[in-house]
Amino acid sequence: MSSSATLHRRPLVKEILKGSDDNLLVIGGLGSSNWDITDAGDRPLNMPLWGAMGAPVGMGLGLALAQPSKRVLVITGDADLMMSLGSLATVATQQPGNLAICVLDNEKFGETGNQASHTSPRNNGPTNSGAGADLAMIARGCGIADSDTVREQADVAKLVKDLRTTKGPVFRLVKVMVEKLDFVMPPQDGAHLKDRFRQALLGSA
Ligand SMILES: Cc1ncc(C[n+]2csc(CCOP(=O)(O)OP(=O)(O)O)c2C)c(N)n1
Repeated sequence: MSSSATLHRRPLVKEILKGSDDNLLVIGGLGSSNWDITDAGDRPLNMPLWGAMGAPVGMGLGLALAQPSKRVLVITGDADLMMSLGSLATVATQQPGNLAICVLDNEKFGETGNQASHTSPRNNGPTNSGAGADLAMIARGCGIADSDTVREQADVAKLVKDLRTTKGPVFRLVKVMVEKLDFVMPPQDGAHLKDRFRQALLGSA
């Protein structure tokens, strides 16, 4: 079990993505985050990454800079972000006002069997211990001033508002429970995902 989490990721992501329109571009991190996003409703303006661990924040930053009139929302896992911590510092150099990053932190490598990830506490014993890494603190230390951690249902309404509308860059670490959930997969063909995203965003050009 995750140390203290009480939030369920599926209804949470559904709430975050409620009422998504053409203004919202969503980049999904590999594995569990993508199943959550797809469960909320597959749409062309979702770009779920398959296997590209560590890529979502960089991709979200590029998209935010290229499409300043759109809101870009990255939803990913703690271990995914841990692969590319430097991307947070690059976000901070650019300060994109239209970028929000939401990290669903279950303190595990969920997709590969729930091994303790770096955000797991150090007290799990020598073979299954994390480092207690605090990704919100890391994001703030990188220069993303609006970085915070959300743990309670009571804070979800503000979380949704911040991710969808507050001037970026916004970083939210959300502590979520470890749960065994059904796979709800988006299309698996990367070329198709890219083409439908481009078409929905740019038209047939
Ligand atoms: C470079 C690379 N290393 C390892 C993997 C295998 N892998 C796939 S998902 C995953 C764990 C993802 O954990 P997290 O991002 O925290 O998401 P969770 O499923 O726990 O929500 C790993 C290690 C990969 N796809 N790419």
